[in-house]
Amino acid sequence: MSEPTLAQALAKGFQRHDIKRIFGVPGGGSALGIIDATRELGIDFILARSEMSASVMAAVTGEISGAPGVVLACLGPGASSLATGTAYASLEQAPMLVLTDGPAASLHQRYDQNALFAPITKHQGRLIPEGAADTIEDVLSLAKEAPLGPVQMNINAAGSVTPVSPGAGQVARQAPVTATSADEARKLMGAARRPVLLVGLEARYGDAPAAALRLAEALNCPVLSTYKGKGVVPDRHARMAGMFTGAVSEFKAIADADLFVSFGVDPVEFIASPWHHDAPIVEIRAADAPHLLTKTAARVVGPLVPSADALCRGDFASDWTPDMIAALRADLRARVEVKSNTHTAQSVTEAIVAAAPGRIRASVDAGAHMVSAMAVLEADHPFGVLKSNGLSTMGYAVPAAIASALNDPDIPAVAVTGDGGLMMCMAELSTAAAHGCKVITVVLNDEALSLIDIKQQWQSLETAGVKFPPTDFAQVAKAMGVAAWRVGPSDDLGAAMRAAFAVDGPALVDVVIDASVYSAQVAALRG
Ligand SMILES: Cc1ncc(C[n+]2csc(CCOP(=O)(O)OP(=O)(O)O)c2C)c(N)n1
Ligand SMILES: [Mg+2]
Repeated sequence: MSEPTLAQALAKGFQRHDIKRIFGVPGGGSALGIIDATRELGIDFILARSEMSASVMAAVTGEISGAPGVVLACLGPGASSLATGTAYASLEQAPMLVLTDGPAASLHQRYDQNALFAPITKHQGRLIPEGAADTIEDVLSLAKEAPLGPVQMNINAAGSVTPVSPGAGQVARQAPVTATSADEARKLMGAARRPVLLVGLEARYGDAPAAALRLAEALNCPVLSTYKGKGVVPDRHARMAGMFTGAVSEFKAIADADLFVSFGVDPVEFIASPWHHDAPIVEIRAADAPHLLTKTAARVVGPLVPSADALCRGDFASDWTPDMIAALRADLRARVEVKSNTHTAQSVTEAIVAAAPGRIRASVDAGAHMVSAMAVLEADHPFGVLKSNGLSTMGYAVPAAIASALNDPDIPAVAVTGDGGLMMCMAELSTAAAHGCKVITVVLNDEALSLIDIKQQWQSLETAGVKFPPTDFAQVAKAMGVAAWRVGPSDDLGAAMRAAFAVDGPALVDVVIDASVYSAQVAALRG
């Protein structure tokens, strides 16, 4: 039997790692052979409308499926357009394999692609037929090791159709770090009367969510979650008090805390703001990533579940009562509450929750709307609400929702996005239509980059560079084969939302909203 080609060996590697579909935009080079080889094994190729969206779809697929998300692009412009989803996967710990055509045989479209990806991937290299069996296995498993993240490999057309041959793999591995000051951590936990457990993105995987809850029970304390940690402890759980982004107002709500135990939280998850609290921090991390948290009093680095279980064996006696936790939850929620006579990001997300026929998975974009959306939307499991937080990229919610609908077709995916964010990825409505994805895009139409608009106002600057002309997104969606509704200020929001959920395929609801509430809301939150 002859040896498989490099493309066939890659496809086999995908199959071994339970990769069900790959994403991208093919150039004429290696992608064609890879698409063909994967198709033969029943692995779908999803053609996105831009590489930026394809890279987000792959990264999110990596997160929700646990198998590396794979994206393919041509050399040069295709490769450079993958930067956003790759940076997301790097900062927000998504397992991912980035396959770019190349290196180029001439100067045309040529630059050092490995160098471009160096700051945003765990490893960069070139897939060649020699030693391919080992290299393919190495890169796929490296993506899944803590800290999870992307690996980038160039692969050229000639190499992709050449039979693989023996040779050593190319990926050098580093021994995982385990650093532990568990005794010190237990001592701090034993002395605390008002501890607070913060859960973050590393705690989303495997058995870590159950371990997070065991820690909260052992400490008898409330849980606060970063945006990415939403659902690690279900939002409806009695210990779950709300979202924590590092904003001043959240620190005020927990001014009495005398210890933070951070479980799987990465510092990228906090907004750029000083740490407004004096209580010591016990930091439990899966990976020895930089720790920018100030006043980290004890660090326990290594696999999260054994770390949590070792720390749970202590004698803790906090003063928290269920009523105090419920009061904290109400306080945190009240701090982001808005009121208006017309539709707002808050009332729109409430309408989504009310109209949902059952379990949904929401994705939320970056912008002023995210504060209300993340407070209102609930998750009962990790990845129940998808969000770019460490990178906080716009143009995320729609491709993330498409990735979700392809991976879990029985769960309606709802993309909550600003108009600015939608404009960055609007063409993906066509991708959703092509695959009949159950994706409901809800666009908060305020004809502005509102989060930037309010910052411009706070600086008393002339309004410039932050407004859009009126856009009827429902018309655009319909032109791409997506059922759509436009909801004006006095139109029935609930009816439109219910109609969108009833569609067997993609739908869009374009809601004209009141953006005047954002300035006070964001000022109160972030101080
Ligand atoms: C790709 C990208 N470009 C720019 C930014 C900076 N940014 C953050 S929020 C925002 C405005 C978002 O506008 P829109 O999507 O309409 O949401 P809104 O703030 O109006 O709710 C911008 C420009 C970003 N986060 N990501
Ligand atoms: Mg907007």
